[in-house]
Amino acid sequence: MSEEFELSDMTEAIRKFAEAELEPHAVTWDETKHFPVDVLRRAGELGLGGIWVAEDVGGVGLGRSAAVRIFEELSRGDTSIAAYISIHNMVASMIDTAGTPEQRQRWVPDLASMATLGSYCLTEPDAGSDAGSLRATARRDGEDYVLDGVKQFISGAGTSDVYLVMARTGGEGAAGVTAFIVPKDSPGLSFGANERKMGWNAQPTRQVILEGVRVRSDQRLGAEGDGFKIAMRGLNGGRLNIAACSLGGAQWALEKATAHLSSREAFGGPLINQQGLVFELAGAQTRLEAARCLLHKAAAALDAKDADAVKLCAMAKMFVTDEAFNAANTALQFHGGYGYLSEYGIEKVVRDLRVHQILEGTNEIMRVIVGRALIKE
Ligand code: FAD
Ligand code: 2MC
Repeated sequence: MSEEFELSDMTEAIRKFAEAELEPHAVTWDETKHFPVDVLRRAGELGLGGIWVAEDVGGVGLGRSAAVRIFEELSRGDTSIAAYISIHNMVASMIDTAGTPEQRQRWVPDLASMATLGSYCLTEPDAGSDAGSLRATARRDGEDYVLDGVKQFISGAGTSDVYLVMARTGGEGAAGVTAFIVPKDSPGLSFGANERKMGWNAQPTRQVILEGVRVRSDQRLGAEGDGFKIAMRGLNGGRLNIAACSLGGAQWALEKATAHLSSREAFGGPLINQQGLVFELAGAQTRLEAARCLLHKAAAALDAKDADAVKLCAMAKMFVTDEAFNAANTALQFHGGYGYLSEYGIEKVVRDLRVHQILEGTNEIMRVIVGRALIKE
């Protein structure tokens, strides 16, 4: 079977899944801060836990171009849940690509099926954008490492079963960082309170606290000092998926706005007859389409391991998440007062999309990455 055929089959199944299992519940999950683990397990049955993970360890083996199409579909149902699934995939694929044969067999199949859930732990209270300055330590003790430190803003924390933790084994800077696989039941691992936040309420965000957490050396992912690069390579694809989640949420909101303006009567006819509004819709849709083109170009570059893939991923993350936030905000405006009410789901999309301009590297950091690449070229 060709990848194209399998992909169209899979995106169709995901559209149905998003419409049936996510969209009807999205507003309630946001209000009640409910993390629907049972629904995530069903997502796992569709192959959504290991989209670009190799098939020999339970993944679907698709590429990044396929992944962005899948995340756009998924986020039409619930942006927050789609984004968590992206982070989970990032963890599974990092172990798949950087792990030893034993690590791949031990950790990846359960992550790919979403029998276990994963969290990605890079950020610290005093190290966000400047991730290379992180302070969590991993001290060698015989055959083991002992981990100490605090990770901040960790998505899925407290519920996830597997924590991919970046900690310092060497000197200052990015070259001193090593990655570790830490299971939830490790003695010394604990979690902060679920943060109260503007959006992404259907998934928990907590501190991950490491106090003398002992891991065996076979839980070290890659060599000592490789952790930062492993983390960054994971983020390249993560940034594309977050952009795809923005695109799906914004596209859904714009379609709702078009329907609303078509049925809402004022000044003697449907509001869609007001050319000023249609022009604005046309402009927003055009900018989303341009954003989609850049996203697909960046995904193809990452699949092809092109030399400019990192730059294109950063460009796409910045451009798509900015344009999509603006489009969703326009959709809210065109709903008038109804856009401001929770039950329409539009204000939730605006709140969810806002954080995509901040996490997985702020849009200022994306400009830093693009700028550095331009200077090098
Ligand atoms: P800072 O780094 O303190 O930045 C503050 C401001 O300064 C920003 O506007 C930033 O863009 C700007 N700035 C900083 N440096 C520069 C510069 N050199 N040039 C120009 N401007 C600059 N992290 C994880 O590891 N795992 C997760 O699962 C995770 N989930 C998250 C979920 C949520 C809901 C949130 C809010 C965050 C999450 N994060 C996670 C953390 C996220 O990646 C960081 O918040 C983000 O990278 C920014 O870091 P910071 O908050 O420390 O901001
Ligand atoms: N892909 C591949 N390799 C990369 C890379 C990337 N995107 N970014 C950096 N590297 C490599 C780089 O090539 C270098 O390798 P070498 O030593 O062989 O030359 C090494 O990593 C160190 O890179 P820098 O020297 O550029 O490191 P610096 O400390 O200057 O930081 C910066 C670079 C600012 C780009 C990085 O710190 C960064 O991306 N910060 C943002 C942090 C971030 O995105 N956090 C997201 C947390 S996860 C999240 O929010 C979730 C919701 C899950």
